[in-house]
Amino acid sequence: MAQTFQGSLDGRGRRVAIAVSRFNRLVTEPLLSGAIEELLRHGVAEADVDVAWVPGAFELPLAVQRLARSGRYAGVVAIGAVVRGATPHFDYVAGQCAAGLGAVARETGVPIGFGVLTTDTMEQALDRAGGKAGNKGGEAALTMLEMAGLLESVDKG
Ligand code: INI
Repeated sequence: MAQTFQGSLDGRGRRVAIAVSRFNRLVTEPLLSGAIEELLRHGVAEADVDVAWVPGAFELPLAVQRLARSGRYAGVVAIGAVVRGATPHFDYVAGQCAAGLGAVARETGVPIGFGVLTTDTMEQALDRAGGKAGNKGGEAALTMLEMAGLLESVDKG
């Protein structure tokens, strides 16, 4: 019979880091709270959640890479908010952030939760940061926990 691998959302005994951007803090603070809330709700101890602040979403991949490489964390959650303005800056920041975080996950093998909003307006961002569209920070934290469990079960074979 073929094997099925699955990750659970059990965070007990797991140490986690969250890298969060100061840019658009009005949005990233509630995303951070959502992420911490979900982690604690799923058994991660408060003392096992470390938080690193970075200036903007562009800086997230480097900070997340350093955290992931430390070997101290079961996973890392990246939190940011890139809101489309009138300039092409958005595309560079959002594109580099997403591509960089994906590369870090594959390079380090450490699961990265992608809690970076990319929206046209601030209103859309706030909707996704605990407003009417839920809290994407919390969702990213749970995705990271699930991936940590999945990779662990694949490794065990
Ligand atoms: N950083 C963000 O996190 N969100 C944005 O919307 C944003 N915009 O629009 O410019 C942004 N820019 C800053 C960028 O992430 C870097 O911190 C900056 O370019 C310095 O490297």
